[in-house]
Amino acid sequence: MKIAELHVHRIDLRIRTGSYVMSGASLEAVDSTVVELITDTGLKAYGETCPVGPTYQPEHALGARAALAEMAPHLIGEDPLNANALHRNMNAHLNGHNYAKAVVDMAHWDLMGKVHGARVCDLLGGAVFEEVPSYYAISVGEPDEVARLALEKSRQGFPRLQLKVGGRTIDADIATIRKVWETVGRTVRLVADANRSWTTRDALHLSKSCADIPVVLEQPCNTMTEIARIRPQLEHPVYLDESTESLGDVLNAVGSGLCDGFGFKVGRLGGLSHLRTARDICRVWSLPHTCDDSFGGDITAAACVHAGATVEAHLNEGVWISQPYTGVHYDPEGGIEVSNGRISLPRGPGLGVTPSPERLGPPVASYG
Ligand code: 0XW
Ligand code: MG
Repeated sequence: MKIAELHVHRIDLRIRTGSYVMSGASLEAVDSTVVELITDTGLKAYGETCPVGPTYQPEHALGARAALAEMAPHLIGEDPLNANALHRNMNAHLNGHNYAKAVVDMAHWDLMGKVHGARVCDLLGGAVFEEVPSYYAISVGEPDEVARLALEKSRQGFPRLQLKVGGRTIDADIATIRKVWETVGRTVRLVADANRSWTTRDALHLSKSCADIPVVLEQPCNTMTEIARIRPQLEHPVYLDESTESLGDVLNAVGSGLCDGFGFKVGRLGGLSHLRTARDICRVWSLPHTCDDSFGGDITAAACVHAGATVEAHLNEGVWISQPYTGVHYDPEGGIEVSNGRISLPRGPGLGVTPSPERLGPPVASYG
């Protein structure tokens, strides 16, 4: 089997729940890239990458399509069922840009499932969950409003809430965390995600001020070095997110005992092949983690849900998907949704989603 065509689509995902606010970014829409891979036998498979704006990570929408333009001509004629060959080919023609390579890797797994009549989760080792736990991320906001939303989402069944913090005074973050804890603290697990924005001074101050509150600090400071410096003084578990830009970073963090868990992004790691490895590393030393991406539609959601379904229960911190924020489906029949805080695994082989041509629109670039 060979790759015969690659079609690149650009999809504008508008955020219907108002602005999505993290420290360092406030977004009303995001720009997604979907690739349709067509084989010489006529089979179709899909991959997606959708940076959450250009500042969350060293990745952005135009860069994804530029990276794909660099790699795609060399992928025509490649065996789409051979992941090692695909990654060798991509690495031979472009250094880095995992988030663009993840698109091709995702399509590989979608195609593997379609060829072998298996769901991606079954190819990744087998499903632990058929209903995968999710979590909801609440934008940076005033304490009372964030607490109101936290109560609403806990009543909707989300077992875990991520509070976006940072980009303001640390006292505002402390007040928000405390208000949410008082409102829902004993019914959901709480994470405060500073998205790299706190100084070590502020992270220490918040951790001491909230020592009575069981909350995970996600990516509190910008670098692993800063986090390593204060970690022995923190009162709370630390999860890394943005700092883990490769499997090497994951190994380094795990080996040096730098964190208690992770927020993984399938795009940042370079695809499901690498997210599977990160999952297995975490299993060795019992490190809980999520299986997410930064944003995206049904294709990204399906990839994260299939990966998240294979994570052991005691390590499963859930799967975040953007559908509750965008309300958009590429697949009019089998779109991925959160219900009662959980996401049902898509039915059907591969990723289990079939984007409609109307939803994808005409390609912005085609190769082959
Ligand atoms: C909540 N997420 C998984 C989605 C947003 O893109 C950011 C990310 C995070 O945890 O930082
Ligand atoms: Mg995060």
